[in-house]
Amino acid sequence: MDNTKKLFRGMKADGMLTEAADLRAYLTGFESSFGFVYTDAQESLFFTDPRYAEGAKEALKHEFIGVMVAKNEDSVFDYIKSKKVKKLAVPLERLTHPEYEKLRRKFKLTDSTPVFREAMSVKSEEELDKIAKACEIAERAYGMLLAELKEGMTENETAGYLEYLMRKCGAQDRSFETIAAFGRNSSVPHHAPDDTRLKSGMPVLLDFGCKVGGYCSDITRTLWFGGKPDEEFADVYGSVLKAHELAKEQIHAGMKGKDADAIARNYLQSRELDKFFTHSLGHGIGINIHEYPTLSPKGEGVLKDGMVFSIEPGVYFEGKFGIRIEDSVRLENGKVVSFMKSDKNLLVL
Ligand SMILES: [Mn+2]
Repeated sequence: MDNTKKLFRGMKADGMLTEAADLRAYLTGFESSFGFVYTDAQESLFFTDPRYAEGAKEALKHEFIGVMVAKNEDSVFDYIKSKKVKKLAVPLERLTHPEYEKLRRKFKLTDSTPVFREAMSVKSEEELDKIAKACEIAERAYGMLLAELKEGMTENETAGYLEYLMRKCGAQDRSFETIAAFGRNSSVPHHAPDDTRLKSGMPVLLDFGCKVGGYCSDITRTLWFGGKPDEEFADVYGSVLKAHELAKEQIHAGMKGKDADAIARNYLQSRELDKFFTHSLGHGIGINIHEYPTLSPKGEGVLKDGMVFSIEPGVYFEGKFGIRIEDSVRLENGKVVSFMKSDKNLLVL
């Protein structure tokens, strides 16, 4: 994957320097914990320290990019200075303060963040394939977990087991800390799994995802464990699912994120549930689990074909239960296409 030239063209600068790991991975397709990618009109270079040089040379040997060993960041900055670069594009919000201070003394800085954000939001076929695989694995692991979910299991054990199953199915990692919430804990949207044990007659909320080739999936399912579901729970579940499906049907390319959010929010309002929908409808998904665009009442960004984002309406009754139903989706030919295939009707185990 070579996005260096494409990104550099958008920068209006003499050179572009990128250290943040996610942005570096986007430029080169090479995931690494340390390094700098430098691009100008003549060349692209991957600077790394001696510890990583061998791995970088191996990974990038047939690529567009040269690998150089740098002692420290100063030697990288000096190299760029030696090329007579005046205006340098850097992701300003991602620099440490000392880096910023050093760089601004040597170069006129321009912010590369907006160009990265826009470019990264529209996925290539290669990126879509990785996300599709990450979604497929997450769903497969979920199916395997359902067969094993038993009374007495703790939330933490369930979260760990789900992560194990995703890796067993081929994921390189989870894409964020798995949420497993039983009973009233489901009413906390970002509950941290604890030693609460699963009992009959409890809702179960699972929010999870995994990484494949550096790209994330994100999915939430809420189900009822043991016995007949509480009537209020089943009723609210139906409303959240309807909000989810309306959003899927009506979101289209050319719409702003806030208008997408309003589809679900307005429906929940008609059911007098909007005040319990305490977060946004969705967020972009890619190398990062949360990225541009934002589907929230403040989302001004316009949705485009090739964008990947979550649709995740949720309703939370404090101290009682919470319900969230989330798919990772893409926009294709102007319409929403879900990566997920599992049935979302209320599951009673
Ligand atoms: Mn999400």
